[in-house]
Amino acid sequence: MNILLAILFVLFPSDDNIKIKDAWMRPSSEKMATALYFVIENKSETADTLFQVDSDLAERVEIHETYSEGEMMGMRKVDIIVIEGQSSFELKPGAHHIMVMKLKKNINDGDKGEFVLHFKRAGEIKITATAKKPK
Ligand SMILES: [Cu+2]
Repeated sequence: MNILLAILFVLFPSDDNIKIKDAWMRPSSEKMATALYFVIENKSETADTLFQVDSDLAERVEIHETYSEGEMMGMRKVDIIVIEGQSSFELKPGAHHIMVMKLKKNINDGDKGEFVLHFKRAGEIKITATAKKPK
């Protein structure tokens, strides 16, 4: 029995090292964009990298960061988010976020949406985000 468990563990390595918490997105409208936020917890000693996010909700999904230049605030695409070992990384308004563009339908307060996060080490992690207005 223990041997079987060990084999299963090798075939399906635990992705418990990465945990996603508090996933939410802003309500928005079809053809428009919304932003997705969540907290990534990395319990492993080793850094992991988020490099892609997919969703059936929209035609394009990008990882964005917010930056300021003088008085101007803007946002731009980044390729990756690195989560250092034994740390957490929060995507939140005014900081890093997932830009969900060209929505295929309206997103109303309370709606749920599914996303797949791709990590270099942890692999694919499916999450469900709930729409709510930012506080
Ligand atoms: Cu953005």
